[in-house]
Amino acid sequence: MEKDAADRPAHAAEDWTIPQDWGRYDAADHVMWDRLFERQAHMLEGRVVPEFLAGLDILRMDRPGIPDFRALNERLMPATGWQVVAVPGLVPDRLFFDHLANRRFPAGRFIRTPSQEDYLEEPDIFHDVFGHVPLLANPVFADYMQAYGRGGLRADGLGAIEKLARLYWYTVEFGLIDTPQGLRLYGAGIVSSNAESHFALEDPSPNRIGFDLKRIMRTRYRIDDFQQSYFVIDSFEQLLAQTTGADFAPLYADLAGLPDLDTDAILPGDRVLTRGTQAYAQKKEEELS
Ligand code: HBI
Ligand code: FE
Repeated sequence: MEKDAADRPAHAAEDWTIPQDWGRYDAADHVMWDRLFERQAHMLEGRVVPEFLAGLDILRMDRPGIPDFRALNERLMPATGWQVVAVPGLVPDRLFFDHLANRRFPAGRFIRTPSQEDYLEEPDIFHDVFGHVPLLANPVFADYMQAYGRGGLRADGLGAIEKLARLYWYTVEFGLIDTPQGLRLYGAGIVSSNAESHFALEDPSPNRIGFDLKRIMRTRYRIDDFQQSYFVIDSFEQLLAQTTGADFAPLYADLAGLPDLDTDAILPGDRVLTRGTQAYAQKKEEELS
């Protein structure tokens, strides 16, 4: 699935960016955005971390229709120095890290069609912009994302991208956060998915385990279905503090000698918030066998 330089579409620049061409979206595209937005705005009430809602507000993403990146960036840049750039879809790892390290978030330009409503192979503009961009207006999360990009460039030199990608997966994409009001969602893969917004927070199937950097880096993940384990941070400050400044090279060296963990594993040292029944994953497996 990973892209390399040979996959670069002819119309994309060296860094794989393309113009958003906002004027080329048609009415059906805007209707699709509005429908997804309405459905998620409702679903996320009382489920998403307050900083996400603050981000929607700062960026004024409540306007009808697909956001124009020029207008979006006029609000995002003053907040945290981040900007959104359009790309055709997935970009090569190194380029992805380089964009993040420079506070550019590469966002898919296309929007899903009705038949793709619940599953997509490549990130579309709803996942990327609705899911990821609100938290980029938060200064602490904004720093974490940049640090991740820098860490990715270093991990590439150490052959450790797979390990670091798991950190991204279990935080930026599928992270949960413990707040005084209770568990809340913040991962973009969850907040942009109607079904997983409910599943990740309320279903008895998945494990919910306290954040542990090394443990996460050993844990495989599912790209084809709901996660079997979610990891819970205490705060964005904790996430930033535990992942920046530190040299990951010794950690990667340690990890090289340890076996990977299954998506549903629970270890004796885990801080288990929910021991999942895994009923959902088991039922899926039976249906397939
Ligand atoms: N490209 N556009 C885009 N979006 C991503 O989230 C993305 C990517 N390329 C690589 C990638 N993610 C991950 O595999 C890296 O975090 C390793
Ligand atoms: Fe994503």
